Amino acid sequence: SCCHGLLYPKDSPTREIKSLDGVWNFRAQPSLDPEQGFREKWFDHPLQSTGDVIDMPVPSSFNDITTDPSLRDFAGWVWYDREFYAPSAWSDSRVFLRFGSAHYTALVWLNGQEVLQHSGGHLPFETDVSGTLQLGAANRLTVALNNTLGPTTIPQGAWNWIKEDDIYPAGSFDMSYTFDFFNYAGIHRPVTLYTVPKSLHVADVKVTTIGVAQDYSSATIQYEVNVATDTDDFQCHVQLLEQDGTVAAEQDGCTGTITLAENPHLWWPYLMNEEYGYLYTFRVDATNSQESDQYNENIGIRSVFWDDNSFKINHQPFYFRGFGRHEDSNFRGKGLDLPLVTKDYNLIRWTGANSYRTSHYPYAEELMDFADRNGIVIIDECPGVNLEGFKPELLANHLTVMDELVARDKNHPSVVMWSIGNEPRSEVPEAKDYFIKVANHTRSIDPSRPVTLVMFRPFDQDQGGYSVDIVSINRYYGWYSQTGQIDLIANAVEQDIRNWRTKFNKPVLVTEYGADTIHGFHEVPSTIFTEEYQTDLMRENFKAFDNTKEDGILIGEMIWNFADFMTVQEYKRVWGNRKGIFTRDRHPKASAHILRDRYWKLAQDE
Ligand code: GCB
Repeated sequence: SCCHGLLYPKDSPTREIKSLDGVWNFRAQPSLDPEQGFREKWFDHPLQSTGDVIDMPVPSSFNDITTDPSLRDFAGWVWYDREFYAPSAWSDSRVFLRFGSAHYTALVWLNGQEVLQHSGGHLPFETDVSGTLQLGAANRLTVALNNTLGPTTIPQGAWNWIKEDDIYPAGSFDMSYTFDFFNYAGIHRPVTLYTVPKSLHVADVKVTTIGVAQDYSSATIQYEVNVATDTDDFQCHVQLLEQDGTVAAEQDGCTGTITLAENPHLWWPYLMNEEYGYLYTFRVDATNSQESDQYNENIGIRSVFWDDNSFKINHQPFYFRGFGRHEDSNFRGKGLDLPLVTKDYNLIRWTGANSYRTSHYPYAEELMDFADRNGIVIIDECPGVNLEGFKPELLANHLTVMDELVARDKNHPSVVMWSIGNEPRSEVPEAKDYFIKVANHTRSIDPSRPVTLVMFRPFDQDQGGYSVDIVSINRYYGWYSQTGQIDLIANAVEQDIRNWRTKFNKPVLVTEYGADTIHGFHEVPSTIFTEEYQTDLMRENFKAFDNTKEDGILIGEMIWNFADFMTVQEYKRVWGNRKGIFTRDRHPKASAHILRDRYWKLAQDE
């Protein structure tokens, strides 16, 4: 396959971790001279740094850190570098350098040698740096990062020089994109060095639930351990540990199945069972004649079932009550921030929600772990937002990003569905074949989860829905159409849901509906942008959801959005997109309370 699993870096008795997060040197390269850093070899060792640098925190987006508008709106290469020491005690180990993500195209040098290249803003990349790292000495790490999007990047964008005229001086350029969130860039997730034993290590682990008894008395998982080694004389020992550390099962073998015959603890979604979010530790010890390596993966035992009429978790119908979200906050943009992530999970649980979609790109692994632990169900979306054109090169990149996404997230019990895109321009005939290829490819690498595509064209024009197991739709009646007309919403939404059902004969999920709302605006009768209008619009949507839910058509509802988030500057956006039920600072609007009433009621009725 494309990529080994890129297991999340964890320490263990055989592994050590060193974080390279912190304040790095940073320098934006003038867009007018895109070759400058390469020509002047800003990556050269032992340069003190790339030159005239400023401070830049890692992880974070760089856009909102300074007071400089040209850096906020920057397009092109930026350079990061830092110095660090590697202990001489690591001479018996192999050392990997791993980036949780960096947006979008990254080139990495260690001590002046290029060690890594990656394209794609939301997934991890790593390499073995044992040969380049200087142990017991200083090392310099340099990253050149380019945020420019093009016709075949995922997502797509366009970069153009602007002709000089009375308004634009020479050297003006325009970087445009159609998706509705700010194209934040930077080293967004942790940078880590980790060690593994020299002669063998666990390179990947895959654990899948293959059976849960109807009466929950037993369950079976299947596992596959990929060991990186030069020789054949190695063994694997695996253990399944309960949360209290007791051994539930253990056996030898790098592949195999394990049946828990005595009332296994299942992984349940939030509020569906008292024991939601139960995780086992799947411990792997790989050993050869000289040494051994241990990796501990968190796994949850649960089944996912779907057909043309239903979606079930552990044999019970599952109704999604959730959100569309973003990785977005003040100052840090899309940089991982654990206080924010933790607060968000507490707010999600406060609302009684049981799910969200990683709109519109894969989220940090730390968020996925939180979802596992909290029983929050995830629709895992790739970065294919607003795709158009559907050329072969785009398809190739799309398949690669699905490979990388599944490789990273396959073991998360919270992930129950793959989303192969959001709002593609899917009314053109070529969209049909394109998305059938992406969906079939995704099923071939992971048959254990259904595939969805989030659509927004009128149902009778859409060509994307032929590819999916679950039909997801975004609907903005009372906002982008029939603006201000609350009385038309309920019927329009209900008819629309039924039309999608009839056309594709699959379960339907409403993945977006909502209204921009400025915290503190009030009016009766309600007008758009007021808190009253947002709650009125929600109540009308709820009527449509309740009717189609009872008819067994609708399998879930997700409001757009969990929180307000930043977009490009344009007159249709008032300091970003304001459809959050929380502000960007995570203060509740009136809508948060309305949603909370509904979600807790839905949970009680389960
Ligand atoms: C959508 C998009 C989402 C936008 C939202 C909006 O349909 O999927 O990215 O932010 O509408 O508010 O316009």
